[in-house]
Amino acid sequence: MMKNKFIVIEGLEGAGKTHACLFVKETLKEYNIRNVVLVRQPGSTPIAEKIRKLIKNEFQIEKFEKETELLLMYAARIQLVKKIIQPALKQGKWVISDRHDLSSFAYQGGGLGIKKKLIQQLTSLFLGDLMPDLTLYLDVHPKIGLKRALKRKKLDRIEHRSLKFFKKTRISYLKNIKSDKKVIKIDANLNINSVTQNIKFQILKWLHKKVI
Ligand code: T5A
Repeated sequence: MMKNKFIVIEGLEGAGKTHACLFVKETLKEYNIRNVVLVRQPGSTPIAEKIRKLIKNEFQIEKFEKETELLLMYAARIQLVKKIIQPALKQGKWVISDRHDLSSFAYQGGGLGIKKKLIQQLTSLFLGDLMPDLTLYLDVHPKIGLKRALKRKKLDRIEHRSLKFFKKTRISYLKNIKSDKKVIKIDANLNINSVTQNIKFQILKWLHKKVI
């Protein structure tokens, strides 16, 4: 039997991550993998959800420092990792996470300009050897992604940032995944059926490799 895995879905707003997480869960079912925990970052524990609200809301009287934003992302992540992800993995469950630390490298690193080395230090200090077994990076042009996100909901504090910010964030994603063999890039600019079919193809190929 295949050992349980930690799968992460990454990408800009409107890339289709929420949809992809549910679809990956369904695809795993076809392999008779039913013991799956689905989480989102920041969030998924009571404290992490409070931090999520704090991060997403605009404050009229005070601006977030970029380091504050980064540390809040890690605070939420630590709660989630310790309270849900690590226990689930220990119990043999599979975990699918809508975003993980690659988001911090892309948004706070690439987008806001915080040094990569500092984020790497936070990751090794607080996440230790927890690493995704597979990351699906849904690559979408910021204009397309933001248009989709806007159709669905009111934009939050981060989503209100400039197109330049999201372009830098995307470049950072692409740089960071370049030589990572555990990341699969999916073209998320295509229509939802094509994206879904590609996700299915990639997941089945990956699962097949793990079995043989
Ligand atoms: N953040 C997070 C950081 O800055 N640093 C960090 O370390 C972390 C963890 C989270 C915010 O926090 C930031 C990033 C974010 O700004 P959020 O609301 O969770 O906030 O933001 P997102 O995760 O980006 O959520 P979105 O809902 O905006 O994006 P999704 O989940 O990628 O998109 P989804 O699936 O909800 O789809 C959006 C809409 O587009 C349609 C869907 O049907 C839906 O209506 N859609 C498509 N339409 C056409 N073609 C396709 N291929 C489509 N795919 C989806």
